[in-house]
Amino acid sequence: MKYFLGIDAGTQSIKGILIDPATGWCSEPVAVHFGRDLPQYGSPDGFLPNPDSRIRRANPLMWLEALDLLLERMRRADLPLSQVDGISGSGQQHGSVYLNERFPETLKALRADLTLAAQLTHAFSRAEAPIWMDASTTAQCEQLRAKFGGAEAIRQRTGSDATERFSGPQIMKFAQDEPEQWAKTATVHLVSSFLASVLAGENMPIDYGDGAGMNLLNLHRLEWDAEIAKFTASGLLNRLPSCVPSTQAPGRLAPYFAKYGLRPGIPVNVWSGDNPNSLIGTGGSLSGRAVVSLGTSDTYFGTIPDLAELPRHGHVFGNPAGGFMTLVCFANGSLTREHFRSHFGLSREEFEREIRQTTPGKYQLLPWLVPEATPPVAHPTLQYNFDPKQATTGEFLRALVESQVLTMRHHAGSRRKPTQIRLTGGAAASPLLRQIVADVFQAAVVIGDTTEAAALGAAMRAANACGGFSFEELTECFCTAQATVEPNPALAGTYDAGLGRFEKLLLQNLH
Ligand code: XUL
Repeated sequence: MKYFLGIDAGTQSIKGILIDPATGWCSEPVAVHFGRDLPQYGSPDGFLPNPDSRIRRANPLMWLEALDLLLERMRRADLPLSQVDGISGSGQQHGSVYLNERFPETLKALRADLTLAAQLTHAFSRAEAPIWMDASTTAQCEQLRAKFGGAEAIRQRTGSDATERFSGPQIMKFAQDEPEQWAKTATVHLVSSFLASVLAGENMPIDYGDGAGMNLLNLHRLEWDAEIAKFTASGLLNRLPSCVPSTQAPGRLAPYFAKYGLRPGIPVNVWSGDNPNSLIGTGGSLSGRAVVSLGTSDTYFGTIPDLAELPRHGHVFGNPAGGFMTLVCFANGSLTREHFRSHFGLSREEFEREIRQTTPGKYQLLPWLVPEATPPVAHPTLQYNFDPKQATTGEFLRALVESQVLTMRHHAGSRRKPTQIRLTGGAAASPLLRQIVADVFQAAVVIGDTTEAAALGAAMRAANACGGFSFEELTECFCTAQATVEPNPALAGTYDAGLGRFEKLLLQNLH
């Protein structure tokens, strides 16, 4: 038996999945929820609460403690960790981790009788890691645009306009605000490359999938852009790990992890971002299918053949299977849905029942509870084309979830209309949301073997990089359709009209 382990370090939890590509077996996901399982970090939603909603940071020690706990839970669940032949992973994108010069020597000397968090606590030059929800770098984005010829020029170079949550502007802000701490920084990692380094016991590279989410990678040359790096922060180029194809497995598992039954020395594949991994885990990497992920963020993505024509909205990242992918990110995803569900005191079933009792397509709103990435909104407020006080709870909630899908359809607009959408992420388990996505897009919604596509994608990448399985065979094995939800054609006109009203509301509120 050859098993491969995929770990997904997301915003609110860390999850692990084992696969056996020879038999098509896939374990149930094992999870550690940061808020519930590690309350001592004071991060109920996976980040440190801050009264300024543009500031969103997490304690990287929490991620280390969660990694230990995840592997312990997998060992206790009697998963065959001793037969794992390769590991890969997935990280929430854009988050940056700042390490001092003690990081490499501490990693080399990890003792199995102590925890990762206890041993690495002195290896950081910055105690908090800004995550993808942080929108506090507007000034730095403007400086980058002014220096490099504007938004379009930066987009042509790095695949994205200078973007608040991207790691480059975040590093720039840190170096400007805290120069002494920046001087003590020896290496800047992404969440993905940081955790990969911990597994391998040495600094690991960043892959093209996640590296492209930094405003630092020249997408045409696939190497760090020395000019942009120099302007971003002095000495940054020397502090970045190398950037490599996602298929490389340069690491070997550190002896520390033998305590969980894993064999030291097995290959560790470079990790990638959660969206690039989900592209693999939904089978979207080869087929050109559109993928919608309903997670902490909602994302819409798919492959593109080359860089000839960059899409108008969103970003271009490396596709871990080769080539590129485009992505549009909506920061108001599950946390916004969950906020209103608990605001009205509803269980998940009641939430669905309330919405089902109402008429589709009637009302729209701008679903911005927290700073929004697409379109960029730094100071969010909900805006309505109806009087929320006159609406029933169900009408309000339907307006919310439909508008979340309408904003996706609007911002995916320049692309060819999909006939099929692969749906993943926690909220993809909801039959109601599946139907709303199908109806709003008038496309069939396909659900794969698991809604944990990022963890599955990571396990498939491990099997590819460490076990020699092709992405074609892995996709055939693990990404078959388990359920298909057909759109209701009678609602096509309703949602076309709803989209028109949503776009009007958008125009009225964007300045
Ligand atoms: C993508 C993005 C989010 C994070 C967290 O650009 O910011 O989707 O990857 O999931």
